[in-house]
Amino acid sequence: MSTQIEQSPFIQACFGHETPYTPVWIMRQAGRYQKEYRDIRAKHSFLELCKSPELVSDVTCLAVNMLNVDAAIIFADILLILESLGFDLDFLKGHGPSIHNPFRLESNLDQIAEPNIPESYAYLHQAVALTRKNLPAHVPLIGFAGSPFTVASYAIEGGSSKNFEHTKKLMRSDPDKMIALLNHLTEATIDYVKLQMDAGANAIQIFDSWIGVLSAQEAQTFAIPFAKQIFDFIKMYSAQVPSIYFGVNTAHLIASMKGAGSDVMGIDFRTPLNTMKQNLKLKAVQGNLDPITLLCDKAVIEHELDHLLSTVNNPNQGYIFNLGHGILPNTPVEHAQFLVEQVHQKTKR
Ligand code: 1CP
Repeated sequence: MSTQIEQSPFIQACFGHETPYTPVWIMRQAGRYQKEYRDIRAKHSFLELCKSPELVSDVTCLAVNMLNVDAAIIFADILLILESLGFDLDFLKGHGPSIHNPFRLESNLDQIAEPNIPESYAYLHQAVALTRKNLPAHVPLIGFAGSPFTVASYAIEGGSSKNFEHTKKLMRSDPDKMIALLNHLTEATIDYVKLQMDAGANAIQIFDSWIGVLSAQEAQTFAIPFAKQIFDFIKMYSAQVPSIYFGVNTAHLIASMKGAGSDVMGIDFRTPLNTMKQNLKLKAVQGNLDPITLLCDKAVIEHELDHLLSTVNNPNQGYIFNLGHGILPNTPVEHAQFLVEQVHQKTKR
């Protein structure tokens, strides 16, 4: 990793160090709220886009240039990993993801294919390497994956879910089968993260978006130990690449999630960021403005931002500003630009 990247505010903040201002990036910073993205999507399906290294590099860099954020995140999806395990993944217009052969209580573990990650994700390796080359030399590139639990929930439900009924049914009726599925996903995810680190990713975020639907005890059994294996691998493979663990609705889980061993804890917008940082002695936190705020007037955005920053003990140490979940498709671009500019201005020393 270059010295410029190592010294960047984002990487420094990830490791809990002091920064000249609070670094900021926005979850889902490349996406439908941008006209340029919609124009590309009018010509290419979502999976086509993910599998074209040139287009991935274009949309990833576009978000950085448009918003002046302090980190890029490679354009991809947490569900791509399912293809290598033999799941038939599709993104249907207006309906989100769809897995045509979901893994259910009655399914046989033989249904899960033996993945060959370097072969299946050559396009991602190329995309990360090309994006690293095309980004400004001082801007870190975040690679990412879904956590085994969150990705398993899609494999089991067959798509997005509100109540996670098939997932919880499998977990409770045949925990051994659930754990076998999670083990397959963990092994594949470690190789998938390794591939991104080899290609030049400077940090890794693990999205455990739906861990919050579990009780603390269930999370200890079905989510956190699997995420921990991934963080252990990242730490062992490179001391220079920081890791981030993010989930939604996690107030009851953060103490246990800390045990997974990421460098940074990503905190959703319902949970008081600074209380968590201080009470749990977290080295670095990321978050957590409610994405809805960006639909409001600039005066409201500024007011909410001031409030959030006033609760953060020291925004110039171990703090990465972000939304508390992904940016919404109907967000005005100039509101996102205003937010980034204001975070920089208000935290500059
Ligand atoms: O063009 C389109 O309509 C596709 C919309 C879209 C986009 C822009 C999807 C489908 N995925 C993505 C890209 C994406 N997904 C990124 C890279 C973009 C960036 O951050 O700049 C990332 C990091 C993700 C991660 C992701 N995918 C998560 C975790 C983050 C979160 O929001 O909690 C999840 C849960 C997914 C699954 C997914 N992918 C897409 C959809 C519609 C969904 C379902 C979300 C749901 O179940 O509510």
